This record gives sequence, structure tokens and C-alpha cells, in this order.
Amino acid sequence: MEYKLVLLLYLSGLTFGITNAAINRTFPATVKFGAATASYQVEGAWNEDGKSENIWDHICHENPTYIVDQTNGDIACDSYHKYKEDVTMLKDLGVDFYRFSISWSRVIPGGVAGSPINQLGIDYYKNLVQELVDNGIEPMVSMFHWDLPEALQELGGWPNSQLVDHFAYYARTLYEELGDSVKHWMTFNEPKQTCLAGYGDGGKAPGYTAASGVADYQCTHILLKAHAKAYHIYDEEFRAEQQGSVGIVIDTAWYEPASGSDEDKEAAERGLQFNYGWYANPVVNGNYPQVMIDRIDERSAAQGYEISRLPKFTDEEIEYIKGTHDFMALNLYTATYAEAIEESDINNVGYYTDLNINQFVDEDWEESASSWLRVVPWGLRKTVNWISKTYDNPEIFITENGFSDTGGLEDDGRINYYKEYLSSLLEAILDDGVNVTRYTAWSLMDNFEWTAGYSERFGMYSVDFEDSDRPRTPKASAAYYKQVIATRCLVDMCE
Ligand code: GOI
Repeated sequence: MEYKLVLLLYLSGLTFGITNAAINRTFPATVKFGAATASYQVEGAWNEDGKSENIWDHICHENPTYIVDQTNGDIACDSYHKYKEDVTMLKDLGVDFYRFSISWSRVIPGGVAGSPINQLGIDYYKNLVQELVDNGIEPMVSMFHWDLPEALQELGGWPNSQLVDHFAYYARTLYEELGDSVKHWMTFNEPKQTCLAGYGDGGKAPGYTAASGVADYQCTHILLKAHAKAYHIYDEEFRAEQQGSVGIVIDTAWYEPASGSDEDKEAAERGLQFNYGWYANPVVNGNYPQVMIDRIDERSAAQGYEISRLPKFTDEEIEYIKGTHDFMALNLYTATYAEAIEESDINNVGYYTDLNINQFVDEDWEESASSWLRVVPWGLRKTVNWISKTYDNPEIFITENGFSDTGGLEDDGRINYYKEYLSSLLEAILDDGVNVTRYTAWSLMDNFEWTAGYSERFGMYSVDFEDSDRPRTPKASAAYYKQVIATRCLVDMCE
């Protein structure tokens, strides 16, 4: 029986001109594997060694019910003290790289350009980077994963154009201090969460909602200029010597048309443009997606605004922002259906009415512990194909992908998720020729999941948050991921 099957596969391989490697479905040598965390979610030590308060410290302390279980990141995984254990875990997994973020308020407590650098904060990251390098693990660094220094929030945060220079000063400091060893920089993680959730729907700190449809676009406008400035600083002052690369990490769900109708196809495309394109189109082509410009300008005018709620880049700014990426990065977890609807009530001002689609899920899609996350593996293949087609076949890094449960070491749901999403990724790479070169599992370990506190667990390592030592224990998914990395093959798919 088995013999006949192998013979059949072998013959069909010959017939269709494919190789044994294709039958075996292994990840090509160009693909690297990693795991990710973020500063506020794992570090703790919120007020140690000169670190100042950031907006997540602030909202957790001042408004504890903002977090479902009223917890905070004061201690979190205590990675500030336990980073060597974290590196041991990474080493055991066999990852090629570790994606982590730097806490701005730990490095530059005052926040503003020209203010003093906190040497103890820098030392923490130098030690972490050294420990990684000593263990053969590449550091891949996000400069900003949502934890803005409170001092800058008190200036108004991202809608204040001063933030461009404050961020540039921070970015230059990081290149200077860490750029000898760090070769992959990401300016911003999921800027849509900073701007839309932070200043529009309120789901992330600082949790503002009053100026939805205005402040979220202004935040994005400044943030994109800050990104571009950080990119140009690298180009002009560091690239020749350091030889690294710089990009921005953008999140989206896959938007699947609810039907074959042109209207639903347009609704789905609009979903992708308002989510991924909002940030990707500027860094690739210099300006917002045309569909955003058209719709927001038009609705603004009908709403009585003399100037559009979507700010305009000057020609000079367009040239400055265009091409500020060395790779495209994607955080992808799930998918949604998109359906065309009647134009929303014009009196309803906001991003979601500017987008104007009905989003819904298939109740058959497997759930996770997070209400927004259902298991839809084919969405990964479709999303990387869409990015490849829309932005002229760039190099793509998947910088986050993962699954939540409520805890436990026998995490079959997570193993299944990784197996299915990695299989979808393999199809994109081997069958569609999409240029994906990195895959990053979120997360290395259970951590502070923002407004969900510790109620949703994404880790491949469990962390005991009841124990002051914060002991880590590998889950079944850690062994699974380790095997995938070691064999470059999904379990069950190779001989
Ligand atoms: C990453 O973001 C992030 O980088 C990591 O730090 C993080 O730990 C990791 O993901 C895991 O989360 C159904 C109003 C659909 C608007 C239900 C109210 C959408 C939108 C419930 C309430 C969407 C991953 C929150 C990308 C933000 C979570 C993007 C995933 C919440 C919802 C809502 C809903 C709502 N998203 N994020 N959302």
C-alpha cells in the first residue's frame, strides 16, 4: 500500500516535472524562523533604573478597569531581570532571530529630542543583544511597540508634529548605540493600533475616542513622517557602515469578498487598502491609497468640513516618504468577510464609516480565546499574494502570527494553528512564488495582552504569573515549533 503511494507520488513528480523537494514540501533555505515579544508586554521593571512612565503604565495605573482583569505590566514576565532565561528558551527552540521591542521611556526618560539618555536603559538592551549574538540568534528590533513616554503624551502624543523630531532623536540614538549588532530595524509596530485604536476607537492607550475620524488620521500623518525621517537618518548616517535594513510592521486581517459580486470584491479590496494600504501605500508610493483619499475627501466635504479630515502630503513630503522600506512586514492572525453596504449616515464621522463595509466571520471558523481571532489559515496565503501583487513583489517578513488560548501546557489548538498557517505559507512560497523570507511566531512566552491582561495566552512557553520568580515552562507547541525549524518541514508532510 505505502510502497504504491510513494511510487505514485514519484511518478507524478516525474510527470509534472516537480522534484522530490516539492513532494517533501520543505521551507527553502531563504526562509528564517523567529519568535517575538514586545517591551511593555514582557519586561516589567516599570520604574527601575531610571525608566520613566509610559502611556501603558499610566493607563493601567490610573484607569485599572481599562484592563479586563485589572492587571498591568509592572512586573509582567520580568524579562528585565530574566532576559538570559529568555535567550536560553530561544536557543532551545532553535530560532534564527528574536524580534523584540525597545522601551522608549527606558532609554530616553524625558522623551523629547536632546534630552538625556539613560545609560542603564541602554545597557539592558546592549546586554540582551550581546546575549543573543553570543548564542547565534539575530536581534530584530522594533523601536516602537505602543509604549510612548507619558511626557510625550502630555504634549498631545502622535497628532503633535513635534513628535517627528522626538522620534528621530530616539531612532538615531538606537542606531548609534546598538547598530553595530542590530541589522534589522522596524520603526513602528502596527501603527494602526497606535492611531486608530489610540485616537479613534479607544481600544489601546491613550484610549481616546472623541475625535474619531480626525485625530486617527492626524496621528498617522505625523507617524508616517517620523517613520520616513528615521529611515532617511539610517540611509544618510548609518547604512554605509552598519549595512542593515529598516522597515515598518503593518497589521491586517485578510478581507474575503462575501460574494462574487463586483461590489463585495470592491468592499474587500477597500478593507485591505484601509488597513494595510493606509501605511503601506505611503511608504511604497508616497501617498495614501486613492480610495482613502477619494472617500474621506468626499465624506468630509458632505459633512461640512472646509478641508478634508485626511491631511494632505506636499509633493516634497511624498518624495520624502516614498520608498522608505527595505522589506515589507506583516502581522497576520485572522480573516473576515467583507460585504458592500449602503453609504453610511453622513452625520456619522469616523474611520469605520469612511471604510463603509460590513465585516463578519463564518461561525464554522475555529475560535481562539480572543474574540477577534478565528483560525482561517488560507487567509495567510491570500494576504501575502495580495501584498506581492499590490506592491510589486517585495521581500516580505511575517513579523507576527499566533493563536490564543486561556493557558495550559497541552496546547493542541496552538499546534494546529501553526501547522495550518505554516502550510498555507508553504503554498504561497512554493506554489505561488511569493517572496516571504521570515516567519515569526507570536509569542515566545505568555505575556501582558494589553486590555485583555493575562486572560489570553499566546506563548509557546507558559509563564507562572502567580509566582514572583515568573518561572517559564515549555508548552507542547514549543516542541512542535522546534521540530519545524529543525526539519524545515511541517510534521506529517515529509518522509
Ligand atoms: C498583535 O496585534 C500585537 O502586535 C501584539 O502586541 C499582541 O500581543 C498580539 O497581536 C496578540 O493580540 C472582533 C472596536 C473583531 C474595534 C471583535 C472593538 C475585532 C475593534 C472586539 C472589539 C480588534 C494583532 C483588536 C492585531 C487589534 C486585535 C489588532 C489584534 C478588536 C473585536 C473591538 C474586534 C474591535 N485587534 N490586533 N476588535
